[in-house]
This record gives sequence, C-alpha cells and structure tokens, in this order.
Amino acid sequence: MEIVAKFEVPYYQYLNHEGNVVADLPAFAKDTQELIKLYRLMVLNRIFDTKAIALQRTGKIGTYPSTRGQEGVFVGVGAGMAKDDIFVPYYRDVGILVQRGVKFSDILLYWGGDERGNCFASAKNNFPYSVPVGSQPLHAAGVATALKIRKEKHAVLTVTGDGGTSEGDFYEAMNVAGVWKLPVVFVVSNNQWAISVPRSEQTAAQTLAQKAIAAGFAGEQVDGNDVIAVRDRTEVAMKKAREQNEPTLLEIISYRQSDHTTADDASRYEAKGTRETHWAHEPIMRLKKYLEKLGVWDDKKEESLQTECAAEIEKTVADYLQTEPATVESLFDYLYEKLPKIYEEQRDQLIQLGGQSHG
Ligand SMILES: Cc1ncc(C[n+]2csc(CCOP(=O)(O)OP(=O)(O)O)c2C)c(N)n1
Ligand SMILES: [Mg+2]
Repeated sequence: MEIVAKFEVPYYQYLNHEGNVVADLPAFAKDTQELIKLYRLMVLNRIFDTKAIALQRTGKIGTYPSTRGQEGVFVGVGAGMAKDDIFVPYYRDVGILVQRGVKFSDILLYWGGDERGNCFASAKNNFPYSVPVGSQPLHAAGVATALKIRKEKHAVLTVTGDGGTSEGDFYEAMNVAGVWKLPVVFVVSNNQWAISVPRSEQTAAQTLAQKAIAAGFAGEQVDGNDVIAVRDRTEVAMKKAREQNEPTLLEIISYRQSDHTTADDASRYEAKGTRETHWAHEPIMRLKKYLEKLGVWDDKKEESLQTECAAEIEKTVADYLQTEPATVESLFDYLYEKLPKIYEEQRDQLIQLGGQSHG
C-alpha cells in the first residue's frame, strides 16, 4: 500500500474570544482606525437586525432572517472584497450588501414584499437576493466564467449556508470552478443550523471546507467570530481568484444567535442553554475587548457610537416606511417579458379590486 494523496484543512484565527492576539496580525489590523470601522459596522448591523425583527413583529415587513451573532462573518467578508468584484448573495447577506452600496431601506423594502428593494439600482455589481438554497454557487460560477472569457480581472464571491453545502448544485458549481479554474470564492457561512437541522446531522464530513478538495482547490476554516480573520482570509482568497484564477472555499464558523427567520421558533429544537454558551464567543464583544486593551476604546466612545448608529437606522427605517407602496399588480411585473393572457386577466381583476401592498 502507498498513500497517493494527502490533504490538509487549515484553521485561521487572530483574536481569541478573550480579545487576545494569537497569531501575527495582517497589515490592515495594525491600523486601529480600520479596526474601529469594522467594529462600527458590526454594531450598526446588530442595531439594524434588532429593528428589522421589531418591524416584522409589528407587521411592517413580511419576514426576516436575523444575522445576530454572525456580524463578524458578513462584515468581514464585505470588507475583504473590492468594489469591482461581483457579489452573488443569499438571503442572510445584509452585512455584505450594505458595504457595497445597497441601502438598509432597500433591504427592508425587499423583506416587506416589494421587489424594487431587490434591484440594487445603485449597486450594480451585486446580484439580487436569491432564496433557493444552493442556487447561488451556480450563478457565481457562471459569472466567473463570463469574467474569464472577457478577460476582466475581477473575482466573484458567493455565500452559501452550511445546509446549502448538501445540495447537488453546490458540488456542481465547485466542480466546474476547479476544472475551468474560475475566479470565484465560495464562502460557506457555517452558523451550525439549517433551520432545525444541526450541523452534526447535515453531513458526516469532518469539515465543510474539505468539500473543496474533491473539486481540486483549497478549502479552509476561519473563525467567523474574529472579524479580522474573516476580512484577511477573504482578501487573500479574492486576490488569488483575481490574479491566478484559483478558486477557494472559506468555511466561516459562527453560531446563529436567533431563530432561523422570524417565521421560526428555535426553542422547539435548540437545546436550552446552547445559545448562551456560544454567546461567550460572539464577535462584537471580542473586538471591543481588543480595542479597549489597545487603549483606543472606552465607555464614552461606545455610548456615542451606539447613539450615532441608532440614529442612522432610525433614518433608514423612516425612509422605508415613507416609501410609496408598490401597486399590488406589480407582482406580475418581473416574471415574463410578455405576460400570458391568463395572468393578464388576473392582473386586470386585481387592478379593479384596488389595494396596495405594505403599510
Ligand atoms: C432549494 C430549497 N430547499 C429548501 C428551502 C427552504 N429553506 C430555506 S432556508 C433553509 C435552510 C438553509 O440553511 P443553511 O444553508 O445552513 O443557511 P442558513 O439559513 O443557516 O444561513 C431551507 C431548507 C429553500 N429555500 N430552497
Ligand atoms: Mg446554516
């Protein structure tokens, strides 16, 4: 017997959960202003998240997938991308989209059932939200193929959940990315749940990162509660995709500190106390501890940041609530170039009945 192949999956962390540096920091992380920017974005996203859930509870939006506890993942990935890169989002990617020119008010509009919130007119390098699980990697591989044919030196990034990695589509996209050497990064946001299915029942694979190995490229794990690690590994992977047409899979590990969406009740399947145990590792407190140790953060700065971010979110919520509602018949607008007769009749009936959507 001889060994014909051997593989390794590295794990990246720079800040441990006590806020101590455990590895050589990347260059950007030596600039405290850069770290404060990341910190602010995580705080802003959490305030938005809390507000979005309150809006759903009071009937102002339809449903909402929380990002609580996962701010390090989405803020770090967004910060690691360049403006000209292309982003193919799944439904939990608020923290990335808002760094790429999408407004929080558009995100509320979308979850309020208004497709105008999903057109991202002011942020053209982003695909619209696509909710079918596992479909995004295929779209991303397609875009990466186009970039390669056009010889454009940008890269594509897409995010899939841990559950999404069990879909055939996910493997097909990875396979083609490997064999065609596509400039694409597959982020797997491993929040340890796919609605009620825990990671342990999702796959027998030891890591999700190793799924890249079968497709012929590298996979690595990143501590998703360490925003420094997430930004750094995203930057490295995107550079490799742009410059060498070499794909990467980043399995970014965090914990879903919420129900799956506002339509779910995790207390029916999540063991009592689990969430609280994981809370000790959440990303905002970790960076705050580090900033305090550096002597660049204190209670006064925290208070003014909280006030400033809350005001920004209040303003965006007001923008959303003041948006003229879409007409109900607009639900027929985005499926067909020319509406089939049967739908034309239904559309006309709706117009006769009158009525408006959100509000
Ligand atoms: C093809 C498909 N099957 C099922 C669903 C219903 N569904 C929505 S989210 C979800 C779980 C996804 O979990 P994961 O991929 O881990 O992402 P997370 O929501 O945890 O971020 C399922 C099964 C769907 N949207 N699309
Ligand atoms: Mg998940």
